[in-house]
Amino acid sequence: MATKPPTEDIDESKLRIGERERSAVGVPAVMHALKISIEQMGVLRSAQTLLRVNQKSGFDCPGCAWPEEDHRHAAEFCENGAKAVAEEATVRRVGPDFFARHSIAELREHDDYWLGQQGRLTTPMLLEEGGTHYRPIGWDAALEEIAGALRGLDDPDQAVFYTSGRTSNEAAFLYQLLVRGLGTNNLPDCSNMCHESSGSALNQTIGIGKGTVSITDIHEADLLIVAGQNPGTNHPRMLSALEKAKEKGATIIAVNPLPEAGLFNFKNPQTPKGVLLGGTKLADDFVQIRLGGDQALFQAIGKHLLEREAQEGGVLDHDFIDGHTAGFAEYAAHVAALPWEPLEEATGLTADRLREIAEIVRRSEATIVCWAMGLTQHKHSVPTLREIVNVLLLQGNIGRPGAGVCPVRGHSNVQGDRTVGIYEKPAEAFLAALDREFGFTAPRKHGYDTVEAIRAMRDGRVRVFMGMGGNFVSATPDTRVVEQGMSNVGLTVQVSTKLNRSHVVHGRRAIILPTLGRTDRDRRGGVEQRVTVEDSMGAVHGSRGRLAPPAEDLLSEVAILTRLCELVFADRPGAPRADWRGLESDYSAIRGHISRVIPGFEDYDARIDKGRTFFLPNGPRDERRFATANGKANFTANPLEYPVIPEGRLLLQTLRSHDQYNTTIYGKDDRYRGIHDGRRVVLINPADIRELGFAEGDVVDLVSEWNGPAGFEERRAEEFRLVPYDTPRRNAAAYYPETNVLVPLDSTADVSGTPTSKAVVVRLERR
Ligand SMILES: Nc1nc2c(c(=O)[nH]1)N[C@H]1C(S)=C(S)[C@@H](COP(=O)(O)OP(=O)(O)OC[C@H]3O[C@@H](n4cnc5c(=O)[nH]c(N)nc54)[C@H](O)[C@@H]3O)O[C@H]1N2
Ligand SMILES: Nc1nc2c(c(=O)[nH]1)N[C@H]1C(S)=C(S)[C@@H](COP(=O)(O)OP(=O)(O)OC[C@H]3O[C@@H](n4cnc5c(=O)[nH]c(N)nc54)[C@H](O)[C@@H]3O)O[C@H]1N2
Ligand SMILES: [Mo]
Repeated sequence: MATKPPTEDIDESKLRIGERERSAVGVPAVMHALKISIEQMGVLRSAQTLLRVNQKSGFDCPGCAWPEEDHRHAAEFCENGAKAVAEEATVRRVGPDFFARHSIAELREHDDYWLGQQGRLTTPMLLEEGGTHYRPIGWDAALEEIAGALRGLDDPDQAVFYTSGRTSNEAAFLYQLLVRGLGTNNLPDCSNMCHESSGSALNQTIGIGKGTVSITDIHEADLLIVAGQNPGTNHPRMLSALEKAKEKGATIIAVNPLPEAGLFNFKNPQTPKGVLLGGTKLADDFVQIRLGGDQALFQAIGKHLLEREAQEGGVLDHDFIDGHTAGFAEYAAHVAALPWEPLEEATGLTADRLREIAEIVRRSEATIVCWAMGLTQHKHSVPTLREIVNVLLLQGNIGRPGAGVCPVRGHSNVQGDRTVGIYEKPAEAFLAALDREFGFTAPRKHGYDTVEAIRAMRDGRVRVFMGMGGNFVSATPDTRVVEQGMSNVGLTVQVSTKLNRSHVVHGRRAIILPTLGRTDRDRRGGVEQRVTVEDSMGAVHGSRGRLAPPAEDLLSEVAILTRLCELVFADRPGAPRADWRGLESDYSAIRGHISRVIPGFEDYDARIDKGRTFFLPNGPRDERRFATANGKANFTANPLEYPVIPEGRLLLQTLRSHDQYNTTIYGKDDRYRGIHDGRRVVLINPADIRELGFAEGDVVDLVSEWNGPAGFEERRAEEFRLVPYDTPRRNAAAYYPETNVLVPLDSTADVSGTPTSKAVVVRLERR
């Protein structure tokens, strides 16, 4: 039977530290997922739901953006996918009675775990200025208030519209149309904090801001480098693909400061080998790199390949380099001139070791590099990723089978949201097509990204904030500044499935609009609608929920947006024109609009019919066509950068535990890392504990030190326990979002503007 939500916050005094695990998934993963599913949904609903994840007639898993395999198992099992589903399909409810019982002040005192565990939102709620409690408000009144606030702005740039990556293509397309119809491009999204660095680096070098491989390429690669990623926790289905690649003879190199369990061994619960025997060994080589050392690693690989080419030839793909690339000579001269010492210093590896790794790359017939947040959330992330492209270009490893770049996306539709227009810096071609389709003129001035939006809120320049999903307050850097910024806003609106901190840290007035998730049945205009999403490899497919929604009158994101468009644009001169009601009752009509605006979506509706999937065009992958300014794939010469850690300080990376989905905390354990019943821990090298004068288990404050534009600044996160861990010297790790208070707003990646969540300078202070 489903259980009641927790009544208490996480009690950190119960923390237990056990052994770190050496392999991922296996039977314990199945048991853990079933336990959470049954707690949230009960037995029957668990069975109904879990059988439908990622099936052809079912819903797209809201867990991550890793693609489906062609041949789906009856129920392809993924522990964290199951947890993501249970979290949404829970039978617990947060309705008007809940908000009557709990004041905002009381809710604010609770942690993110407690808030998220209360259940699904059922009713639109309004908080009046100075009010102590949210009160129910009808759908029409809520939407009219929002539309009134938007129409009342003196300048559309006074509004900010955030998107998280679960929003469907259909809803995201309508959302950007609402925003551009109002006259602004203020469309910050979670991608700004996530793979923005990947987009920045890839657009410049290969002319597309996405990966260039398919799932078949992963199976067929000769060498897979998995850098800055913890797939055992965050993309568990990737482990089956890695297993398949291994069975076909691939070599895997894992590059990470931490020996993450999922990189080493995979016990596939679908095979006898995984259940009964030892599982499959994954990484052949573990490269324990220093935080931020990856640019140096890839420069060292490039340097070695060029040296070997000079010595004996046969290393480089000259036809590819001559025919498809530019900038080779400058790049080659640049890495040739780099001394080995700084490369050793940055990576923490000897020149011999770096050459040994480069030799594996030299011997590979087809190489894929996969990465996630460990590579995108550093100051020098963009040059780091350009360096990966350099290495791949040397051997012609783009645009042929088993080779390419593979940025592994996070949220299940974050890539699709960008494709359909959620972007603060839209391309002219997209805007021109939008203008034609809807008979208006979209604004050309670029809008705010996430960090710029926070600055504008802090400085009192934002009058309306709307969040299409996500949890802006907990996900963004510099929590105190964000909280203050939120309180400056006149009206904050959150379209959400679950309660979170962004509901209790709010503007002068605040509205919560509950909405449907992926698992919910969506009946509009008398028919069951489906939506579409794009996975991390550019494949688009339909998703249809089957469960009874948490409330009868719940509106989908699409319906909320069509109604807002109608209210905001009615009789507004120069606004986009469309049959808003028609779109609400037939989502295929939205797909019709998309198909006329965005290349690659021709015949959209027919191509997703009957559970089919189609691939969006991908120039580099499909035909080695590079839509860069010069029509070539570009080598780049990037000055070496790496973090310098001041004396007596640590470099802190903020990461995910096994029991969380970003700011949603499913449970209190990080099983693979041996952390149980608590989250306020710092993983730290035991020698650093001693050198800094502490003992294992000591409780400390983390104080971040930042020399910013305004001079030296400190930020504090209180009461973290020191846990000795196998991490490089002076490289520590702690969980997000508890540590977001420490990340300075102005500490962002060059070019992409992504907060440097994997590199925060901290000192430890005794409590
Ligand atoms: N269950 C679950 N699934 C998720 C999520 C979740 O929270 N829970 N989140 C989703 C989202 S939005 C995203 S973006 C992805 C995130 O997926 P990941 O990027 O795997 O998530 P993180 O926990 O941030 O892990 C970062 C990894 O990079 C390593 N790392 C950190 N710094 C460096 C570095 O400088 N160099 C190298 N080589 N490695 C480094 C860390 O040790 C860690 O293993 O997962 C998605 N899937
Ligand atoms: N320090 C630090 N900060 C980070 C990161 C880090 O590694 N370290 N990672 C960054 C990354 S990669 C990302 S992607 C961001 C994530 O930032 P967000 O995407 O903003 O955060 P989430 O925690 O995924 O959002 C969870 C909320 O989304 C709502 N929700 C869930 N499903 C749906 C749905 O279908 N529709 C709607 N409307 N709402 C829904 C629920 O109410 C839930 O509370 O955080 C970033 N912040
Ligand atoms: Mo992400």
